[in-house]
Amino acid sequence: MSKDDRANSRREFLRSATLFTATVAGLGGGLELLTRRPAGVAEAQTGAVTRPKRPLGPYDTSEAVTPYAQATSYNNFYEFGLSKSDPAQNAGSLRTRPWTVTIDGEVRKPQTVDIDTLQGWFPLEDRIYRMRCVEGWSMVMPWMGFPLAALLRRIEPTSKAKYVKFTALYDPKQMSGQRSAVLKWPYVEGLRLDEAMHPLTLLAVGLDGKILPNQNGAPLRLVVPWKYGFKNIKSIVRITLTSQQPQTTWSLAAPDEYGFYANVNPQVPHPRWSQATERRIGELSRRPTLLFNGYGDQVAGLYKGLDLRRNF
Ligand SMILES: Nc1nc2c(c(=O)[nH]1)N[C@H]1C(S)=C(S)[C@@H](COP(=O)(O)O)O[C@H]1N2
Ligand SMILES: [Mo]
Repeated sequence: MSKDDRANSRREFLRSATLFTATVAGLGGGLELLTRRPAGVAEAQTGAVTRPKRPLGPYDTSEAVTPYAQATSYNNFYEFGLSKSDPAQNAGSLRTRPWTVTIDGEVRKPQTVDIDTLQGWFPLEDRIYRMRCVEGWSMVMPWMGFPLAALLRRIEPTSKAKYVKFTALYDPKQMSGQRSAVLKWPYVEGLRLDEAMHPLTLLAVGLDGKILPNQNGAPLRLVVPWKYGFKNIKSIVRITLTSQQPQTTWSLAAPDEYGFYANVNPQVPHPRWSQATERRIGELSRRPTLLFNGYGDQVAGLYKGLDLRRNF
């Protein structure tokens, strides 16, 4: 490396560190992020610096994290097209600031709040989770976000609240895929209130220490790691507490194939394929799929007495 090259790469480093600080300020992530993240950015952009490894937390898997390049280029986000490569190509048209989230229904404190205000309410946490798509592939994703339970406590569900309904953005001008009726738009999803309150259930705003890429569901996306990937609704604009079980996009589209619960279960095949195994993106051979995606110790108690075959 010549002296000029080194100078260039140092300037690059400073520039990226500055950009990064601006992003984190925008994230409202607080001091911990500000002090910890710049090395990671330098690593991504120059390959020169190794991000200090944090110790794994109680919710993290120790399995190898899926390379960032794959996690951000092999996506399901039908608002931007049906092919795995479409979202990375087309989601650039999504404007994620300004962005508001409306919280309503059976809550004591209904409100519409700016996304930066909303995420500033909570300390952001890192969570390395497995994600298993109903199609039979899986990844390991290093999310950054806050527990949905923290938000729910803050907005105070009433005693009538039994479910949480999530609604994604509807805007065919920004979301080219919504110009065709492949699904009923907007994308909607739902959880039982106890599932929503579970400490594993996350609202993600970041991936791998960086702001969430549009194709992964910016600026706010649900993560429920023991359920099939389609429960993880992207680009949320509304969170509604309800007394009745809400409709969900995929069970509206094909009720015999996709249920409300969608708990990962190797013993309950999809009508058109087995769910016994999965392909971890980046690996060659298939691996066995685990009940509740391996989170059974934490979540099986939620489903005591429930017939998982009928409530698929
Ligand atoms: N709004 C919206 N959210 C969505 C989808 C979608 O098409 N639209 N696809 C789901 C499916 S099927 C999966 S597997 C995951 C994929 O998330 P990833 O692209 O971040 O890996 O997003 C889910 N969330
Ligand atoms: Mo999926």
